[in-house]
Amino acid sequence: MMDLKKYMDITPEIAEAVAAGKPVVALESTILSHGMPYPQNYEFAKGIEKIIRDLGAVPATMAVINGRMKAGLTEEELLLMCENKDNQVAKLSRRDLPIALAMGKTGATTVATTMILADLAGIRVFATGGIGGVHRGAETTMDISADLQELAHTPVAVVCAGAKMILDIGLTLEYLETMGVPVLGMQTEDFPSFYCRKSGFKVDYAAQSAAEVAQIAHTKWACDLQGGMLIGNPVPEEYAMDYDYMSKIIDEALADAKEAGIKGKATTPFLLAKIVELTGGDSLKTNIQLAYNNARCAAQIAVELSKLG
Ligand code: PSU
Ligand code: MN
Repeated sequence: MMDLKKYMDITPEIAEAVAAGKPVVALESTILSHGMPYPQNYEFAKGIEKIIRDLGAVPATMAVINGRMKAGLTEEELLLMCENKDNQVAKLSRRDLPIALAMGKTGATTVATTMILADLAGIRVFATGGIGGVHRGAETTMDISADLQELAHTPVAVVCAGAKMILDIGLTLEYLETMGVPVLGMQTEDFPSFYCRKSGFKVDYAAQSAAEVAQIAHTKWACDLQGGMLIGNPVPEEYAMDYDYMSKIIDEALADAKEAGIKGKATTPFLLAKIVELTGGDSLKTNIQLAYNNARCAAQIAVELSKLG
């Protein structure tokens, strides 16, 4: 067993909540440093933590600071992630983690890395905006997010608003099926597509409540069916964007990325920033509201899971 204290700082509040079996919800930091502009991301970071607290759960925002894994950030550390001055905050996926830890670097955690840190800290529920997935054209680029492998292996339930249409949503769901990851919809049969409530692709099961999701997660882990689960929680109706409008915006963002020769880990941050720009900031409002909505859903799932022991 690794000596966790050697590499990770868990705030006393989070450590005590986990030890007592109380509800805790993990949050990622790449959505802050590489997914939203400053200062809206800082307001968002504090807002999402408050939503989780108000529902009786403890928020645990994850990051790596000066080579240490952090579960729970101070206001200063949150600000550091959000400001991302001179791009000094790296984007850390699983492959980047040992390098950052050994070399004393600072970086934000993606969905994959947040799941790793959550698991180490004993946290089973995580709220984000959208997950990474199989990119369009992956049959030639092989660009498939490490988030999907993490969902296959790491026992954390991830609440998202689906996957953005920058990805191939059909192939993303095929990959998750191959990897044995249950994909649930929160009161929806249709896997959501982030800005829009539908994608045209079906989930494996439309859960009717947070209690049902908790029951399925509890059963999965009780039966030693390792790995994570994905919960697609559609953006609230009043914040949803028009499907045809967003399809055009995303095609334009993808064309711009191609022209600029963007590749590898820069792809997703480039596309996210481009979409905010092309929608004149409208997509950012939707992004913030859907993530708040996911935090509410995740907090409720964490509360229900804590009752199952
Ligand atoms: N998709 C979004 N918002 C995000 C991300 C993805 O709609 O902020 C971030 C998440 O941190 C996710 C990461 O884990 O991008 C995926 O990056 P990549 O595609 O390089 O694996
Ligand atoms: Mn990639």
